[in-house]
Amino acid sequence: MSCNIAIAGVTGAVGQEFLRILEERDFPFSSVKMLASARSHGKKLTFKGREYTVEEMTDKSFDGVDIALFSAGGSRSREFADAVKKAGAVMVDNSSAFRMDPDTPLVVPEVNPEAIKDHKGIIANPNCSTIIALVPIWPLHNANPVKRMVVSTYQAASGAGQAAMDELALQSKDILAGREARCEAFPYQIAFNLFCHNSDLKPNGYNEEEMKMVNETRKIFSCPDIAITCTCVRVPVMRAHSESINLEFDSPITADEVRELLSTAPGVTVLDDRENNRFPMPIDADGKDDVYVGHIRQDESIPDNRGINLWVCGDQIRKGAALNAVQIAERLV
Ligand code: 2RA
Repeated sequence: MSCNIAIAGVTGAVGQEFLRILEERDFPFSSVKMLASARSHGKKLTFKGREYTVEEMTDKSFDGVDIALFSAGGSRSREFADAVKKAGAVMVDNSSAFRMDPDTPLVVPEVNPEAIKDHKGIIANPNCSTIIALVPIWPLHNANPVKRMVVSTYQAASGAGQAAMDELALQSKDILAGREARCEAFPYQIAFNLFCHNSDLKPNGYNEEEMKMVNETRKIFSCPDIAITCTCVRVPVMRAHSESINLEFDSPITADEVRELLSTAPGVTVLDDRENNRFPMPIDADGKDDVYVGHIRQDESIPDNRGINLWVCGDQIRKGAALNAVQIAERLV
Protein backbone atom coordinates (compact mmCIF):
# COMPACT_ATOMS: atom_id res chain seq x y z
CA MET A 1 0.00 0.00 0.00
CA SER A 2 1.34 3.44 -0.86
CA CYS A 3 1.04 6.31 1.61
CA ASN A 4 1.45 10.06 2.05
CA ILE A 5 4.46 10.97 4.17
CA ALA A 6 5.93 14.10 5.73
CA ILE A 7 9.53 14.63 6.86
CA ALA A 8 9.69 17.09 9.74
CA GLY A 9 13.21 18.49 10.20
CA VAL A 10 14.14 17.54 6.64
CA THR A 11 17.17 19.89 6.40
CA GLY A 12 18.96 18.39 9.44
CA ALA A 13 21.49 15.53 9.38
CA VAL A 14 18.84 12.92 10.31
CA GLY A 15 16.25 14.51 8.01
CA GLN A 16 18.62 14.21 5.07
CA GLU A 17 19.35 10.59 6.03
CA PHE A 18 15.59 9.89 6.07
CA LEU A 19 15.51 10.84 2.38
CA ARG A 20 18.55 8.69 1.52
CA ILE A 21 17.09 5.66 3.28
CA LEU A 22 13.54 6.11 1.92
CA GLU A 23 15.06 6.11 -1.57
CA GLU A 24 17.43 3.18 -0.95
CA ARG A 25 14.63 1.03 0.50
CA ASP A 26 12.14 2.13 -2.14
CA PHE A 27 9.65 3.11 0.57
CA PRO A 28 6.11 2.97 -0.91
CA PHE A 29 4.98 6.61 -0.71
CA SER A 30 2.56 8.41 -3.04
CA SER A 31 3.40 11.94 -1.83
CA VAL A 32 6.01 13.54 0.42
CA LYS A 33 6.02 16.87 2.27
CA MET A 34 9.37 18.44 3.18
CA LEU A 35 8.93 20.35 6.44
CA ALA A 36 11.34 22.51 8.41
CA SER A 37 11.52 25.78 10.35
CA ALA A 38 10.64 29.17 8.83
CA ARG A 39 14.36 29.70 8.23
CA SER A 40 14.35 26.95 5.58
CA HIS A 41 11.00 27.85 3.97
CA GLY A 42 11.34 27.95 0.21
CA LYS A 43 14.62 25.99 0.06
CA LYS A 44 14.75 23.55 -2.86
CA LEU A 45 15.88 19.96 -2.53
CA THR A 46 15.99 17.00 -4.87
CA PHE A 47 14.59 13.62 -3.86
CA LYS A 48 14.35 10.61 -6.19
CA GLY A 49 15.09 12.86 -9.19
CA ARG A 50 12.32 15.35 -8.37
CA GLU A 51 12.68 18.88 -7.01
CA TYR A 52 10.76 19.70 -3.84
CA THR A 53 10.26 22.98 -1.99
CA VAL A 54 10.74 22.97 1.79
CA GLU A 55 7.69 24.30 3.62
CA GLU A 56 7.55 25.91 7.04
CA MET A 57 5.95 23.38 9.42
CA THR A 58 2.51 24.50 10.65
CA ASP A 59 -0.52 22.75 12.18
CA LYS A 60 -1.95 22.48 8.67
CA SER A 61 1.13 20.68 7.30
CA PHE A 62 -0.19 17.24 8.24
CA ASP A 63 -3.58 17.34 6.47
CA GLY A 64 -3.67 14.31 4.16
CA VAL A 65 -0.51 12.80 5.65
CA ASP A 66 -0.42 9.16 6.79
CA ILE A 67 3.06 8.99 8.39
CA ALA A 68 5.12 11.90 9.71
CA LEU A 69 8.80 11.13 10.32
CA PHE A 70 10.04 13.64 12.90
CA SER A 71 13.58 14.69 13.73
CA ALA A 72 13.14 18.38 14.55
CA GLY A 73 13.85 18.40 18.29
CA GLY A 74 11.65 17.55 21.24
CA SER A 75 9.93 20.93 21.51
CA ARG A 76 8.75 20.76 17.88
CA SER A 77 7.52 17.18 18.37
CA ARG A 78 5.51 18.26 21.39
CA GLU A 79 4.26 21.39 19.57
CA PHE A 80 2.90 19.45 16.55
CA ALA A 81 1.89 16.09 18.07
CA ASP A 82 -1.80 17.09 18.39
CA ALA A 83 -1.91 18.45 14.83
CA VAL A 84 -0.43 15.18 13.52
CA LYS A 85 -2.95 13.08 15.44
CA LYS A 86 -5.87 15.37 14.51
CA ALA A 87 -4.94 14.88 10.85
CA GLY A 88 -5.17 11.11 11.42
CA ALA A 89 -1.44 10.67 10.79
CA VAL A 90 1.07 8.63 12.83
CA MET A 91 4.14 10.42 14.18
CA VAL A 92 7.38 8.38 14.22
CA ASP A 93 9.39 10.63 16.50
CA ASN A 94 13.19 10.60 16.76
CA SER A 95 13.19 13.06 19.69
CA SER A 96 13.09 12.11 23.37
CA ALA A 97 9.77 13.97 23.88
CA PHE A 98 7.49 10.92 24.21
CA ARG A 99 9.91 8.00 24.72
CA MET A 100 8.97 7.37 28.35
CA ASP A 101 5.28 8.19 27.88
CA PRO A 102 3.34 5.01 28.90
CA ASP A 103 1.00 5.39 25.90
CA THR A 104 3.86 5.67 23.41
CA PRO A 105 5.61 2.53 22.12
CA LEU A 106 9.41 2.85 22.16
CA VAL A 107 10.55 0.58 19.35
CA VAL A 108 13.64 -1.11 17.94
CA PRO A 109 12.16 -3.23 15.12
CA GLU A 110 14.69 -6.05 15.69
CA VAL A 111 13.69 -6.16 19.38
CA ASN A 112 10.03 -5.28 20.05
CA PRO A 113 8.15 -4.80 16.74
CA GLU A 114 4.98 -6.11 18.39
CA ALA A 115 4.79 -2.88 20.40
CA ILE A 116 4.03 -0.87 17.25
CA LYS A 117 0.39 -2.00 17.14
CA ASP A 118 -0.28 -0.37 20.54
CA HIS A 119 0.44 3.15 19.31
CA LYS A 120 -2.07 5.94 19.91
CA GLY A 121 -0.77 8.15 17.13
CA ILE A 122 2.86 8.41 18.23
CA ILE A 123 5.70 5.86 18.06
CA ALA A 124 9.04 6.87 19.59
CA ASN A 125 12.47 6.11 18.18
CA PRO A 126 14.90 5.31 21.04
CA ASN A 127 18.09 7.26 21.66
CA CYS A 128 20.87 6.35 19.23
CA SER A 129 23.21 4.88 21.84
CA THR A 130 20.33 2.77 23.22
CA ILE A 131 19.49 1.35 19.77
CA ILE A 132 23.15 0.54 19.02
CA ALA A 133 23.52 -1.32 22.33
CA LEU A 134 20.22 -3.22 22.25
CA VAL A 135 20.35 -4.61 18.69
CA PRO A 136 23.18 -7.03 19.65
CA ILE A 137 22.18 -7.51 23.31
CA TRP A 138 18.59 -8.56 22.54
CA PRO A 139 19.33 -11.94 20.87
CA LEU A 140 21.67 -12.80 23.76
CA HIS A 141 19.11 -11.73 26.36
CA ASN A 142 16.50 -13.84 24.60
CA ALA A 143 18.72 -16.92 24.82
CA ASN A 144 20.03 -16.30 28.34
CA PRO A 145 18.48 -13.44 30.39
CA VAL A 146 20.85 -10.56 31.12
CA LYS A 147 20.88 -9.71 34.82
CA ARG A 148 23.21 -6.71 34.64
CA MET A 149 24.59 -4.44 31.89
CA VAL A 150 27.50 -1.99 32.18
CA VAL A 151 27.74 0.23 29.09
CA SER A 152 30.40 2.82 28.27
CA THR A 153 29.76 4.83 25.12
CA TYR A 154 32.19 6.67 22.83
CA GLN A 155 29.76 8.92 20.98
CA ALA A 156 30.40 10.58 17.62
CA ALA A 157 29.96 14.30 16.98
CA SER A 158 26.98 13.55 14.70
CA GLY A 159 24.86 12.94 17.79
CA ALA A 160 24.86 16.70 18.30
CA GLY A 161 23.88 17.41 14.69
CA GLN A 162 25.46 18.73 11.49
CA ALA A 163 26.85 21.85 13.19
CA ALA A 164 28.75 19.62 15.62
CA MET A 165 30.22 17.54 12.81
CA ASP A 166 31.28 20.75 11.06
CA GLU A 167 32.83 21.99 14.31
CA LEU A 168 34.92 18.82 14.70
CA ALA A 169 36.31 19.30 11.20
CA LEU A 170 36.95 23.03 11.66
CA GLN A 171 38.52 22.69 15.10
CA SER A 172 40.82 19.94 13.79
CA LYS A 173 42.04 22.22 10.99
CA ASP A 174 42.41 25.21 13.34
CA ILE A 175 44.39 23.28 15.92
CA LEU A 176 46.69 21.70 13.36
CA ALA A 177 47.29 25.19 11.98
CA GLY A 178 48.13 26.51 15.46
CA ARG A 179 44.89 28.49 15.78
CA GLU A 180 42.56 28.51 18.81
CA ALA A 181 39.64 26.02 18.73
CA ARG A 182 36.27 27.82 18.57
CA CYS A 183 33.58 26.03 20.65
CA GLU A 184 29.99 26.75 19.57
CA ALA A 185 28.19 23.43 18.92
CA PHE A 186 29.98 21.88 21.91
CA PRO A 187 30.86 23.57 25.22
CA TYR A 188 34.39 22.17 25.07
CA GLN A 189 37.02 21.46 22.46
CA ILE A 190 36.12 18.20 20.69
CA ALA A 191 39.07 17.91 18.29
CA PHE A 192 41.89 15.82 19.84
CA ASN A 193 39.86 15.74 23.05
CA LEU A 194 36.93 13.93 24.69
CA PHE A 195 34.51 14.78 27.46
CA CYS A 196 31.64 13.32 29.48
CA HIS A 197 28.42 13.80 27.49
CA ASN A 198 27.34 17.38 28.12
CA SER A 199 23.61 16.69 28.51
CA ASP A 200 22.06 17.96 31.76
CA LEU A 201 23.12 16.27 34.98
CA LYS A 202 20.42 14.55 37.06
CA PRO A 203 20.29 14.69 40.89
CA ASN A 204 21.90 11.22 40.96
CA GLY A 205 24.98 12.57 39.19
CA TYR A 206 24.30 10.81 35.90
CA ASN A 207 23.75 12.88 32.75
CA GLU A 208 20.55 12.68 30.69
CA GLU A 209 22.20 10.57 27.99
CA GLU A 210 23.20 7.91 30.54
CA MET A 211 19.73 7.80 32.09
CA LYS A 212 18.21 7.42 28.61
CA MET A 213 20.20 4.19 28.19
CA VAL A 214 18.99 2.97 31.61
CA ASN A 215 15.32 3.93 31.31
CA GLU A 216 14.84 3.16 27.62
CA THR A 217 16.42 -0.30 27.91
CA ARG A 218 14.06 -1.25 30.73
CA LYS A 219 11.07 -0.09 28.66
CA ILE A 220 12.11 -1.72 25.37
CA PHE A 221 13.04 -5.04 27.04
CA SER A 222 9.98 -4.85 29.32
CA CYS A 223 12.44 -5.59 32.14
CA PRO A 224 11.95 -2.93 34.82
CA ASP A 225 14.34 -4.78 37.15
CA ILE A 226 17.32 -5.30 34.83
CA ALA A 227 20.45 -3.84 36.49
CA ILE A 228 22.07 -1.34 34.17
CA THR A 229 24.61 1.44 34.53
CA CYS A 230 26.14 3.64 31.87
CA THR A 231 28.85 6.22 31.19
CA CYS A 232 28.46 8.33 28.04
CA VAL A 233 31.42 10.14 26.51
CA ARG A 234 31.68 12.40 23.45
CA VAL A 235 34.71 11.55 21.30
CA PRO A 236 36.32 13.15 18.21
CA VAL A 237 34.71 10.76 15.70
CA MET A 238 32.42 11.97 12.91
CA ARG A 239 29.30 9.75 12.78
CA ALA A 240 29.51 6.26 14.30
CA HIS A 241 29.11 5.58 17.99
CA SER A 242 31.19 2.91 19.74
CA GLU A 243 30.21 1.17 22.97
CA SER A 244 31.96 -1.13 25.43
CA ILE A 245 29.34 -3.51 26.87
CA ASN A 246 29.77 -5.79 29.88
CA LEU A 247 26.97 -8.33 30.44
CA GLU A 248 26.18 -10.58 33.39
CA PHE A 249 23.87 -13.41 32.38
CA ASP A 250 21.51 -15.63 34.34
CA SER A 251 23.32 -18.82 33.28
CA PRO A 252 26.79 -19.72 31.98
CA ILE A 253 27.54 -18.65 28.40
CA THR A 254 30.80 -18.78 26.42
CA ALA A 255 32.26 -16.31 23.93
CA ASP A 256 31.82 -18.96 21.20
CA GLU A 257 28.12 -19.29 22.05
CA VAL A 258 27.75 -15.48 21.93
CA ARG A 259 29.54 -15.36 18.55
CA GLU A 260 27.21 -18.10 17.27
CA LEU A 261 24.06 -16.32 18.48
CA LEU A 262 25.16 -12.99 16.97
CA SER A 263 26.18 -14.53 13.65
CA THR A 264 22.49 -14.96 12.76
CA ALA A 265 21.08 -11.95 14.64
CA PRO A 266 19.14 -9.39 12.53
CA GLY A 267 20.92 -6.04 12.16
CA VAL A 268 24.26 -7.40 13.43
CA THR A 269 27.58 -7.99 11.68
CA VAL A 270 30.17 -9.90 13.71
CA LEU A 271 33.72 -8.61 13.16
CA ASP A 272 35.77 -10.61 15.67
CA ASP A 273 39.13 -11.42 14.12
CA ARG A 274 41.34 -12.36 17.08
CA GLU A 275 44.10 -13.72 14.84
CA ASN A 276 44.64 -10.26 13.34
CA ASN A 277 43.49 -8.27 16.37
CA ARG A 278 40.85 -6.73 14.08
CA PHE A 279 37.64 -5.57 15.73
CA PRO A 280 34.95 -2.99 14.81
CA MET A 281 36.01 0.60 14.27
CA PRO A 282 33.65 3.56 13.69
CA ILE A 283 34.82 3.77 10.07
CA ASP A 284 33.59 0.17 9.56
CA ALA A 285 30.07 1.20 10.62
CA ASP A 286 30.00 4.59 8.82
CA GLY A 287 27.06 4.61 6.40
CA LYS A 288 26.14 0.98 7.14
CA ASP A 289 22.82 -0.39 8.43
CA ASP A 290 24.22 -3.05 10.77
CA VAL A 291 25.69 -2.75 14.24
CA TYR A 292 29.22 -4.23 14.18
CA VAL A 293 30.15 -6.46 17.14
CA GLY A 294 33.57 -7.82 18.10
CA HIS A 295 36.22 -8.23 20.82
CA ILE A 296 33.83 -10.84 22.27
CA ARG A 297 35.38 -12.40 25.35
CA GLN A 298 34.59 -13.98 28.70
CA ASP A 299 34.53 -11.70 31.73
CA GLU A 300 36.46 -13.92 34.17
CA SER A 301 35.58 -11.59 37.05
CA ILE A 302 31.95 -12.81 36.95
CA PRO A 303 31.64 -16.31 38.47
CA ASP A 304 30.36 -19.47 36.72
CA ASN A 305 31.22 -18.18 33.21
CA ARG A 306 28.18 -15.86 33.31
CA GLY A 307 30.03 -12.74 32.16
CA ILE A 308 30.78 -11.48 28.61
CA ASN A 309 32.43 -8.33 27.22
CA LEU A 310 31.52 -6.92 23.79
CA TRP A 311 32.71 -3.99 21.69
CA VAL A 312 30.18 -2.52 19.21
CA CYS A 313 30.13 0.23 16.58
CA GLY A 314 27.01 1.58 14.87
CA ASP A 315 26.23 4.50 12.57
CA GLN A 316 24.49 7.07 14.79
CA ILE A 317 22.63 8.80 11.97
CA ARG A 318 21.52 5.60 10.21
CA LYS A 319 20.64 2.74 12.59
CA GLY A 320 20.89 5.11 15.55
CA ALA A 321 18.17 7.36 14.12
CA ALA A 322 16.89 7.51 10.53
CA LEU A 323 17.00 3.80 9.58
CA ASN A 324 15.33 2.68 12.81
CA ALA A 325 12.50 5.19 12.24
CA VAL A 326 12.02 4.17 8.59
CA GLN A 327 11.96 0.49 9.62
CA ILE A 328 9.14 1.38 12.04
CA ALA A 329 7.31 3.28 9.27
CA GLU A 330 7.66 0.25 6.94
CA ARG A 331 5.63 -1.75 9.46
CA LEU A 332 2.84 0.84 9.33
CA VAL A 333 2.13 0.61 5.59
C1 2RA B 1 23.92 12.30 21.24
N1 2RA B 1 22.30 10.50 21.46
O1 2RA B 1 24.68 11.52 20.66
C2 2RA B 1 22.49 11.93 21.55
C3 2RA B 1 21.51 12.69 20.73
N2 2RA B 1 21.47 12.22 19.40
O2 2RA B 1 24.28 13.43 21.63
